[in-house]
Parts: sequence; structure tokens; C-alpha cells
Amino acid sequence: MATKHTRTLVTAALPYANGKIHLGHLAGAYLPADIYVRYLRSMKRDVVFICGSDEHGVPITITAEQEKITPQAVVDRYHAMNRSAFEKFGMSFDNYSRTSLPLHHETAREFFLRLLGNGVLTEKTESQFYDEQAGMFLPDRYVEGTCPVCKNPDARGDQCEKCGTFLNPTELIDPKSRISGKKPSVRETKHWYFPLGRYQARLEEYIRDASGRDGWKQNVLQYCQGWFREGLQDRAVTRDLDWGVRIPLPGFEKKVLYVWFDAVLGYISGTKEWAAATGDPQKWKRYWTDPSTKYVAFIGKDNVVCHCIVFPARLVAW
Ligand code: B3M
Ligand code: ZN
Repeated sequence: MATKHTRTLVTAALPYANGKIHLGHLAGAYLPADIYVRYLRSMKRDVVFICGSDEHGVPITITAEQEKITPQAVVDRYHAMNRSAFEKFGMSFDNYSRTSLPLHHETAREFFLRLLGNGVLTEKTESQFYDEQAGMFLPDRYVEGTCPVCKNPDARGDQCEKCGTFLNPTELIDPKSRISGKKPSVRETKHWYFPLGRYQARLEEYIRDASGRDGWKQNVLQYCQGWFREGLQDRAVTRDLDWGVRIPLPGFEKKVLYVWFDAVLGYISGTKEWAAATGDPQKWKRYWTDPSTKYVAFIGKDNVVCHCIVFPARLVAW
């Protein structure tokens, strides 16, 4: 049965501030979102449209190292470029925010601490690659090697782009550090994990309901079913990096939140920033906590797991 929604929250995936957006981006997640929002506005519906730059993550720190500048300088450059490109194209975001803002860091930290306080997160020690020469752990894309599934020699630590398999860096054959080019050693490190598996039944129900809902594409639903068949695993929500959202816990001084953990929360901090600018700072809550709000997320094809599985589970745990 169709539910009557009094207001709509629309978000478009936050592009990384690590390169210029191009027509492919516009045609994918942004132009359709903009058309949808303009339609709702023309119907005099209550709608807020949020986007912004995703300013954390390993690709940004790699660019900074290559150019011998700070990660902040990298994101300042691309945030300004992309913001202006969207503006010239006529995108009608109510707010184009960015995740390096203190407001975002506070929002993400608060979200993390609430999950911790609710007893949702678990701490585990795992083996991870370490670059002895650079003196640092090598999360995700800091490691490259051969894909164990399709033997692509250029697979990244988090995913093989050729066959699409999601990987753990330690599964790569013949791994190399992207910093020194050397074979990394393995060291133990502590991280916080989100127990995604605990939410599988609830998510399966949610996705089953979604099949009848408007706007969910068949390929997205099938992709989710594939994940359910494999069984949802715990996911680490922290990384050994110094660029990102810091968490105030002893032993975690040199760690930050995983970029995907904080990036989706950029939708919330972007809504908060917008609400404050309209003179009604509490207004964001109506869009995020009132069940009569309809939430529509426009995303790219690589963003399905995060938006359709991980984020909903985290909102349930929130
Ligand atoms: N920045 C990935 C991408 O640009 C990522 C999306 C975040 S949405 C919260 O494809
Ligand atoms: Zn592969």
C-alpha cells in the first residue's frame, strides 16, 4: 500500500574530492536526482536536496603524497572545482556540503560513539599489511597485487576492478605497497567492527518490501540478494590512517573512521548545515528521524552495498 509522505529527503552520492566530475557522473546520479527534485518542487512538495564532497579515503591521501601537498589542499582544490561545475550545470542542490567540515566530523564521531554506547560494535585484532620502510599500515588501496579470482595483476587491496570481487588486502597474490613498491610485512592491529550479519534477517525483509516500492531497480535488488546468499560479514569501521574522522578512544590516536562509514553521514551533516543556514538548526531532524519523511537516494553503481545494505543496518542500530 502506498504511504502518504509529507516530505521528501533526496540525496545524491557524494563525489570524492579527488578528481573532476565528468558527464558520466552527471548522467548517473546527479541529473536524474535534480529532475526528480525539480518535479517535487513544482508540485509544491516539501523537499530537501543534499549533496557534497566526500573528502576522506585512501585515494585522496595517495594523490597528496604524489603531489607532495597536504590532503586538505587536494580536497580544497577539487571541492571548489566540482562545486562550481555543478553550479554551472544548473544543479539545484539545497546544500553542497563537504566532509572535512568540523560539523561533519562531530556528526560522524557522535554516530560512532552512539553505536559504541549501544553495545553494537565489537573490537577485534586482525593481521594487516605494514610497510616497514614507510612505517605505516597499508589499508585498502595502499596495496596492489594479483586478484586471487581472475588473476588480474593490477587488483587493488579492497576490490578487483576487472572481476568486481571485493577483497581483503591479505588475499592478494604477490602484494606490493603503493608507497615503497616493496612487499609488505604483516602486523597485528586493532579495529572496531560493525556486526552486519546480525541485521541480515531485518535487511532481507526490508529489501523484500523494497521490491514492491517504486524506484528500486531490479539489478540493485538482485545485487543485494547476492550479498544475502553469501551471508553478511562483520565490517571494520576504523582504519590505520591519519586523514579522516578521529575517534576519542585510547589506542586509537593513529586511527580514523573508515571513509564509507563517515561518507554516508555526510548526508546528515549536509542536512544539518542546510538547516542552520535557514535559521532553524533543529529542522534537519524532521528529515532524518520522522517516519513520515520519504528518503530517496540517487547513487552510482559502485555504491549499492553501502546504501542498500550497510547504511540501512546502521540506521537501525543508531
Ligand atoms: N564517494 C564513491 C564514489 O564517488 C563515494 C560515494 C559516497 S556516497 C556517501 O563513487
Ligand atoms: Zn579479479
